Amino acid sequence: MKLLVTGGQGMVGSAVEGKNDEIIHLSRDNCNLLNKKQTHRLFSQLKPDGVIHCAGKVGGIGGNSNFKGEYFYNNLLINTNVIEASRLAGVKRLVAYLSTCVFPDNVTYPLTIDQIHTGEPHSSNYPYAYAKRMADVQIRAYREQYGLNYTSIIPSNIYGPNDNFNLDHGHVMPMLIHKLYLAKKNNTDFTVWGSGKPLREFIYSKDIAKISKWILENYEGTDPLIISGDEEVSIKDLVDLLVQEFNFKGNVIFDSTKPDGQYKKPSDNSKIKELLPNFEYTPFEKGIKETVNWFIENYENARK
Ligand code: GFB
Repeated sequence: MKLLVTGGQGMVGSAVEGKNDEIIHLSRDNCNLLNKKQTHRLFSQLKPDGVIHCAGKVGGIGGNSNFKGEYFYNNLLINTNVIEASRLAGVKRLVAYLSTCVFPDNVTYPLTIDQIHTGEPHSSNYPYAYAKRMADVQIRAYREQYGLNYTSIIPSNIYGPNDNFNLDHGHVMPMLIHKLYLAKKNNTDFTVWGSGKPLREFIYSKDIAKISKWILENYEGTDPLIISGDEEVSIKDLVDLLVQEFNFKGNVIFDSTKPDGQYKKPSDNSKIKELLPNFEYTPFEKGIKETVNWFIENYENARK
């Protein structure tokens, strides 16, 4: 299969691999996905059989709060262009990445796909969430009008090598790793945002990359699939694991002037478990170790 991965240099895109396939990892240097003409031209030249669409303007609670307009505009345009370019280029199968933040803030737990559009998303990331919801709408509409076998996945908090380790806009895991690295090196305090109480489900980038490729090749259903780890981990527990991994002996400070965001988002991953009952998820401690080691070894060139 000729497979095109958008966001191919990013954390998830770069982890998509396959021995018997031709995989093209697209980066922003190859194509500006905000540009409709460029996107359509490239897709019709390459004519891939399948597309895994990971590209997007993404970040953690800081990025989402500071760049609301950009997150809305960029994601809406990128998704719209990629899905339409795929259709016009005759792409048979497509899997687009959404996020568990598409769900309403006021929701019944666990998160289930019938609740995606039922209310306002959390205030910390509603522009990103609405843009992602529209990808779900576009895919559904294209299935109904054009009969295309396109679908989406809804991952919980992804982490892994090649993430964005920026100290203001990154997600919690890469930011904490980078902050700890500096605190240890400079013998300073380690500051964590918020209360440490919120709960998150983490999933390793290499696991979700494998699963999304499997979905692209095998899934015949129409519904989006939620992909998440089984365990809810508090930010405090994550901090403890990272402190242990770095063997950090300094002060850990919880900065209550910084936001907690959504308190929790446990999700219903029963469908993917049914489809892939034997998939071996990377244990959390192992994934953390690999990510920390990757960051230390690639410090100079890591995105930060
Ligand atoms: O990954 P994160 O920024 O985003 O995690 P969300 C936020 C949680 O970690 C909050 C705490 O409870 C923060 O208070 N936290 C502690 C930190 N220290 C830090 C830190 O140094 N940096 C960061 N970033 N957080 C994102 C959405 O929500 O989840 C995105 O904003 C996306 O749209 C993603 O959907 C999956 O988990 O709150």
